[in-house]
Amino acid sequence: PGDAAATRPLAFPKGFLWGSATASYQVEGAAKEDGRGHSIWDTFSHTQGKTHNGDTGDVADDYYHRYRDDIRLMKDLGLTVCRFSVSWSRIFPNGTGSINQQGVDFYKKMVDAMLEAGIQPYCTLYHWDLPQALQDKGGWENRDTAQAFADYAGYVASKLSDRVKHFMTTNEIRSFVELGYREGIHAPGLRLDRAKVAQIAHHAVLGHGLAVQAIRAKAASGTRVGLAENPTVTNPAIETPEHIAAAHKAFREENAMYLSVIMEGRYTDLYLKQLGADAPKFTPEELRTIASPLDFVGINVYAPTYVRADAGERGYVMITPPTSFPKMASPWLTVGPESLYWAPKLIHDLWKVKEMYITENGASSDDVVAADGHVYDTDRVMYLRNYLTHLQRAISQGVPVKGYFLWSLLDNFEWADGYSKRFGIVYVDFATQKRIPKLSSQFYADVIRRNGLG
Ligand code: GBH
Repeated sequence: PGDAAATRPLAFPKGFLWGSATASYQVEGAAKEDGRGHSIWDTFSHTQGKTHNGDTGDVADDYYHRYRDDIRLMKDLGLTVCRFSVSWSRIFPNGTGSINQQGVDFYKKMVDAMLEAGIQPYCTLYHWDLPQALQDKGGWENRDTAQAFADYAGYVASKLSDRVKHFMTTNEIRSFVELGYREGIHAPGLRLDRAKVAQIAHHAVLGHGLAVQAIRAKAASGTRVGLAENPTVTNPAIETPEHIAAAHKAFREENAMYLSVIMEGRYTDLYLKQLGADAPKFTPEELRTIASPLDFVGINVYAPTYVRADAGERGYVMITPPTSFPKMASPWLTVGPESLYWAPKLIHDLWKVKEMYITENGASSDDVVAADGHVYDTDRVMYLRNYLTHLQRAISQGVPVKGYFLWSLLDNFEWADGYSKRFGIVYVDFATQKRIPKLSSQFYADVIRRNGLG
């Protein structure tokens, strides 16, 4: 312990924060209770043919009623932080206007239960469940949604910042813009053209920036504000200087309309050139808002991409992985452990960010309950051990990652995949709501106890 720990090869720094992450619609259930308004995910999941097996988040993990037990599970694991999201339509059932006090009370009680368990809450304000009333007016296609989001974010911060010190505006802007408005596989299920999608992406980053300002205006002093983004992680094909240089260029360009504009307050020349007449309309004032200074940057890291150096204008090309590339139980989830080295390192190199978190990392596995009643998810353990090894590598080189939030504590509603994909380190029998900690829970508890892997 003590000094010896600092010299252990795979040790994490003293005070490193270990947590888990969830999102309101994926775990809460209680979709019609206590005055909650409809969100686009209620509409989408109840529309035939949109989710696997027609699954919905009506009940999910019933976390709305079981949060005390689930927080006890977190405490037993040794978690010191927990990331959760607020359901906008529990607070403002119509998106704007009248407030639902019961929604505010739920989050106060839930956060108090975390604090009593010695767990610091990290609050995400938007994890994709837009109030349906706002979608009826165009959703993120309508610039007014950006302001409505800021008003809601500021209100929640004013009510919770006596007990919550860290707020994240949005979760994965790329995902809700592109899956929801371009590919149509997430709510609201639209397939719009690239000019419209570029404008929607602009409204979404603007909403983030306006929310940062609103939180700072309304929250208690000392409140820290960031976001949770899922940048395209551009690992160098191999770790040689030319490919590493290509990885830096690729990271900035591939994330031009999300993290890059948020960090730099400008769209890259290549991004605007590529879109030509389809580029978003924006003002210099909006760009300044989008780049409002942050206290921390959170990143969700899952699948890798690989890039190599190239002599063309961009200086890099993306490599299509061979079909034999190893995957977890979701077809998109290729395994690239070095992503947890490169993602924070590239961000630190490019933008000198001083405080970072891994706001999500985890994996789906084809979990089964064995005859002895246990779940032996050796593939998830393998995945976590390898990703964490690379996170330790980054931190040991001075990349300032302060905490790690595993996605997820519980199996939950995996969006379009319904309950068919399991990401928990605790198994949930959805028929009975019984929780069974998996082998990966024991692994994670052990990592936390030792504060490292070695
Ligand atoms: C995160 O997204 C989310 O924040 C979280 O809510 C989610 O449960 C978790 O990951 C696990 O998926 O269907 O082939 O078109 C991670 C990034 C981007 C992964 C979109 C799934 C859809 C691929 N996601 N992607 S596909």
